[in-house]
Amino acid sequence: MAPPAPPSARPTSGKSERAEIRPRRISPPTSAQSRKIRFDTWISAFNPPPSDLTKLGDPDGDGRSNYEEYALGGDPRFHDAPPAQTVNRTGADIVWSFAVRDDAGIDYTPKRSPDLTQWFEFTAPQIQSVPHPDLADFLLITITATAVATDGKEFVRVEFVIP
Ligand SMILES: [Ca+2]
Repeated sequence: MAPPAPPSARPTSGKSERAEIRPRRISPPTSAQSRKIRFDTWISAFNPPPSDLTKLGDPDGDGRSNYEEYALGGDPRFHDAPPAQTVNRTGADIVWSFAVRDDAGIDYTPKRSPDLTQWFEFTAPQIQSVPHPDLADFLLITITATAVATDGKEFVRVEFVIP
């Protein structure tokens, strides 16, 4: 399974926001006060620096690009795990929570799959976005949608458009 979302929390408004996804891609909502750490600033702040500073680079060989580590949380110099995420089934719903950096420039699409072959966008999901309780500069995204799996298997992942 492709690592689903993975990705220090800086409170923004403190209110949760709910919205239905209609556009093909979504970006996490941010407040005007939120601090934006753009990729170039983030990657250049490591000391010692990673051996590859490009967005598609994977100098630690963990299978996650530098940009994925920026967006979902990680250290591009070490084979570390992304922030914890949860996927649960609650009644007829699947409830998936993951961290994404609080940066309106990140363009991502959460997807689901019954078989790791075909990937689909969530149908009429409810999305809650709040400041992450443990990670500064990250949002905790919770997607609630009707489960489609009939055999108990369902997979989730986040796809990025790397700018
Ligand atoms: Ca990596």
